[in-house]
Amino acid sequence: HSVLAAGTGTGNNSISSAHHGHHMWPEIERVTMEQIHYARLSVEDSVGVWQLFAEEGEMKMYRREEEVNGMVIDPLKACHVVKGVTGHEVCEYFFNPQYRLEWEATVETTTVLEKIADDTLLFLQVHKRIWPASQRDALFWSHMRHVPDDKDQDGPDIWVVCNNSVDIPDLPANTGKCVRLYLTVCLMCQTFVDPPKDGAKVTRNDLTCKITYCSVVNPGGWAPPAVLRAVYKREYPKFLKRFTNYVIDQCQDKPILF
Ligand code: 18C
Repeated sequence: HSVLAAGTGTGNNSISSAHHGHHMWPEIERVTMEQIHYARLSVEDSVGVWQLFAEEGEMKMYRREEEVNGMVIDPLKACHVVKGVTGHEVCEYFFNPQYRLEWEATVETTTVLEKIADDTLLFLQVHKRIWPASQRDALFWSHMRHVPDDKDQDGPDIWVVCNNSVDIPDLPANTGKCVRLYLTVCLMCQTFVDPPKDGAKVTRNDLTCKITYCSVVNPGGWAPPAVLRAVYKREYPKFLKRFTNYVIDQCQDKPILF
């Protein structure tokens, strides 16, 4: 059975009309466009801004050291190149909650609070606790989108998932054992196809997917900066390797989802 058949059905329309009545929609639209713009900026062109802190094969991870009120919020930008999968597939596995616990090592529970549209969900996640800090939770919308090829931009079309924290008065922060953290995350993918010789069918060997992952996490309450930066340095590379290997593994014997 095809796992992706149970997917989100975002199809090729970049925006489905189901969103438009939702009160969060203008914010989702604004943040998603802003995050795509930010993800597209090249690391090489912003000399002195990004500091490389992890590199393994094609994977490169950069950070900027930033603190607000003594809290570490270091922005992260990661670039990776993987073979054998499409950007649509990578985004589907990142977005769809049915796969989340299979690749997400920092999450204890994930709950969909609301389906805003087929391609837009509202999540409450409880993360694993890191001693000696308090446990964290996160309340965020997640939106998946196809951005068709734009003649003014380089490269092929884009698939993206944007996750962004929200405040909801009915679900106030810091009332239970968890401290609420605030995240802005963008996973952006572009697919390159090596044209097979003599008009043969495209196989997974012909696919290359360029991934950009940007993230800013505000811990929401004080946590020891040294502990936080150590977790950051360990968990981000672990995440991107584990997640992309998971997608490659899942897609291997399935038809290509372009
Ligand atoms: O983007 C990712 N996942 C998405 C789907 O879940 C979503 C979630 C992002 C959450 C990022 C914040 C995670 C903080 C987790 C803290 C607990 C970690 C426990 C680890 C123990 C095994 O967008 C992939 C996310 C990859 C996250 C890498 C870790 C980032 C750490 C950043 C610091 C967070 C501070 C939290 C306070 C901890 C106190 C020391």
